[in-house]
Amino acid sequence: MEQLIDQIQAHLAEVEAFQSNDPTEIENFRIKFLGKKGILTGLFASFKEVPNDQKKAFGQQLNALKIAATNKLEESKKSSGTKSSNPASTIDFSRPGQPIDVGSLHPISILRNRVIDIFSQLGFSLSAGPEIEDDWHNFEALNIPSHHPARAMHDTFYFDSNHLLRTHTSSVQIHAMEKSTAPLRVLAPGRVYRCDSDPTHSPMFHQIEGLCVDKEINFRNLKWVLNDFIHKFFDSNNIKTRFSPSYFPFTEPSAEVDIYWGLETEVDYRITKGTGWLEIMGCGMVDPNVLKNCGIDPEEYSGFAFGMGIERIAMLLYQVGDIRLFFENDMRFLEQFKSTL
Ligand code: 2NM
Repeated sequence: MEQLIDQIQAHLAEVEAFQSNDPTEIENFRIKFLGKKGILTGLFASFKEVPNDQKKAFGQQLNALKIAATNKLEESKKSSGTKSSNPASTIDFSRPGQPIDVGSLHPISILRNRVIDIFSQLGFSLSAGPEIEDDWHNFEALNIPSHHPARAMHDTFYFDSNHLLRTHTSSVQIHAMEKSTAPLRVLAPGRVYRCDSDPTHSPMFHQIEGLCVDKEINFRNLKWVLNDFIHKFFDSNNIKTRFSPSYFPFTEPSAEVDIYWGLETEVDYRITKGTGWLEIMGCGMVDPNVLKNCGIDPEEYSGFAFGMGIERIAMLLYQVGDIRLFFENDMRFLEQFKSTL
């Protein structure tokens, strides 16, 4: 203990004697006394070895030293003027810089943006709606009454008998038709929810749906628009498409849209199940009941609608075998999409 006090006294004398206008010397002084591995840090660390009855005296001495060193440093800096704040000479500008890690868009965002880009060219504008929906917008207005077997098609997350997480973005189209008047061209990208979870199903996933309502809209218009979209999306005018009959409660007639994927890559029969054809979206002519439900006269107007799951397309395009990879935010997965913008 005696020894420590002596040390502090000696340091204090040195601090008080220090005098310099040289920035390097001042900096060395700072490092020696107040630096991370400096004298004061060392002394504070030995505080715990001091017997309890002497801690107070030791502490006071130590604080006096610290204050003296801090004051001396400030004083010296001030008297050395601007020189002290000029460390430029010590920086080597020729050294290579730190690499800047650029971010990247999420693969789901990349594809969503591409789909939006293409339909924007055809005059579709974006529409959004709530993710918590009521029974009317998610089901009833879409021609899905409560007894309808299609309710069992979606495993719905309910809050109460009238509120649920939307199972498709079609509810957004209902809002759009209720809010404005025909003619109408809207694109609704968004999250949707279904109680379903396995390597190809996630309880939350993304859909993009489109709706076009105007006078004399017919199935040929729908086919042209979707063919145009597919050619632009897959960047090829030669890609073959196929429309085959399907069923949706909100469209009549309804179709699924397949593209010819080919069998060359079909080594394990998993992608097209050996047919070469791949379903990528659903579509149809909006059922007159749906138009009527939204205050649009089906005698005057008709419309087509379509929808696709973004994760499904992303899995095909990027050959991702498990949908959960999109939601785990593992950098090793996400970084692979840096060059895909
Ligand atoms: C699909 C397939 C077919 C659709 C229908 C509507 C609405 F609201 F206009 F009736 N919105 N989206 C639709 C039609 C969605 O997704 C596979």
